[in-house]
Amino acid sequence: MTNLYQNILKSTGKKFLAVLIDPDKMRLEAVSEFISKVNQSVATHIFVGGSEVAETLTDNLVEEIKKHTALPVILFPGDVIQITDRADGLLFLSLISGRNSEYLIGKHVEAITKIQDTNLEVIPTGYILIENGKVTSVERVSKTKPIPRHEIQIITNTAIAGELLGMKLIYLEAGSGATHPIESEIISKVKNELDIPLIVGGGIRSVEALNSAYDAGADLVVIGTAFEEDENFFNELKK
Ligand code: 1GP
Repeated sequence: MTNLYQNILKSTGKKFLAVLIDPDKMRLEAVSEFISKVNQSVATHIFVGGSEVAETLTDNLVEEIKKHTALPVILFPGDVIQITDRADGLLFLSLISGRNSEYLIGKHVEAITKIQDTNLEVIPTGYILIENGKVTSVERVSKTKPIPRHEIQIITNTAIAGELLGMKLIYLEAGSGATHPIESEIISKVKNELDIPLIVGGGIRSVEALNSAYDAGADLVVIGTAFEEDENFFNELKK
């Protein structure tokens, strides 16, 4: 058993950064160099997951990542096949912005036999997809509609409902490679109503955008595409 959640919960004021690695896009041979850059950066977590990932890729990737870092590796799975005991934790995501029961509870039931065979710390997470101007892979794969970004009250009420249902984290998602990140106004409104930590991700490509998410109230920010496209971005985030 690890203490991933307690570490996030108890570090009041500390800001966390997760580097998201998509098993579909990362070659095993490239892991060592990539992770050495992660280690030299202010990143605090590594998330692993993607919308569409072939079987065994995640297992092999996490095994390789763990050889090169002491940072916690948390699964951010798009599907049940991405669950592997080699990681430290699992975001048990319920897509509460959508109305597809498969992503609200179906996949979760399917995942139990697999999870019971692991030592993963399972963290129930309310996952809220917010429209950002283009169709993202989460929307396509989950066959759910994101919440329009001007519907701030619905977004906020969805987050509150997630907390009241017992979820331990809320994740505001603009989608991988989003054209623009979640607006500060949305982040701060949601954060003001929550007692649980808030994750924000999607479309963050600069230190300014990262800081603006933190300033608005994000406790943990997730960045994937910006590192995939240009590893020099790590230079701006050195410890
Ligand atoms: C996607 O929120 C994550 O699920 C990260 O998004 O790839 O746009 O950084 P990016």
